[in-house]
Amino acid sequence: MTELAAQIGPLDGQARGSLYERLARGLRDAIERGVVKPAEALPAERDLATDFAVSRITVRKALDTLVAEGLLIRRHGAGTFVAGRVEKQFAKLSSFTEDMAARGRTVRTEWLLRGEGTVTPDESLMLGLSPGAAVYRFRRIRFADDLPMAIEHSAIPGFALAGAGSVGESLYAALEATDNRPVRALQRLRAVLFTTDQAKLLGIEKGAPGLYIERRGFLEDGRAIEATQSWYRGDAYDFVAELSTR
Ligand code: 16G
Repeated sequence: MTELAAQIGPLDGQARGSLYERLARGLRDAIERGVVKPAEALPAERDLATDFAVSRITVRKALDTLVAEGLLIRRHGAGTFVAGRVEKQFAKLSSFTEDMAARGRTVRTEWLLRGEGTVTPDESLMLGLSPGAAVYRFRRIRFADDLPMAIEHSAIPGFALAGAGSVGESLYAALEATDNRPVRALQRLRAVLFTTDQAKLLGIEKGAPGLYIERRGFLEDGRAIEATQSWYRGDAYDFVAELSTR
């Protein structure tokens, strides 16, 4: 039996769902727990079928589900691998911490700035605040498994947090604690080349390609709660959107 199957255990012990859903859930958990690491190969389909006493079709369906979620990648002739590049669902309002945890990556933050002040004209426009209003400002380098992934600058209205120090590893966790997590967001994205300073922070070459993303997050009542500028390294992130004609 493969190490992976031993870690997941028998499928009949997990009550809910069809066989392929249970297998997908077991594999998803194993990836999240880091039993198999990014870029590592999964055992061959026929070995998984034997280990879990299910058909090849069931294994294939479970893997298809995780491929569609961006957790696994199929390479022709080589097998199935845990996604190394992060695929992010563009339509889902999730946090960096959640995105990384869902892929079994360990998150770390290097703080460049964690403070408070009075809104600048730009911030007051982005957040819909009156001149003189208080804001928190956060500047961070975000790491996944010690790989620097992004630089993020966030401005948050003063009413939303109980002090700059209340933000630990996750901004959204701190906003959730005060019931101010955004429920809707507008996002704008464009390609950029990293400046010398940014490249230094991310440990990459100056002029390397990146994705610049601006997010404005809103509360249920329509008030803006977040204005974040993110610079993601271009070689580490894929943004995936599902489109439909309806
Ligand atoms: C993501 C968001 C960013 C948000 C952050 C919160 C994008 C492009 N940006 O990086 O707007 O502030 O997550 O993450 O997805 P945190 O809760 O881990 O601090």
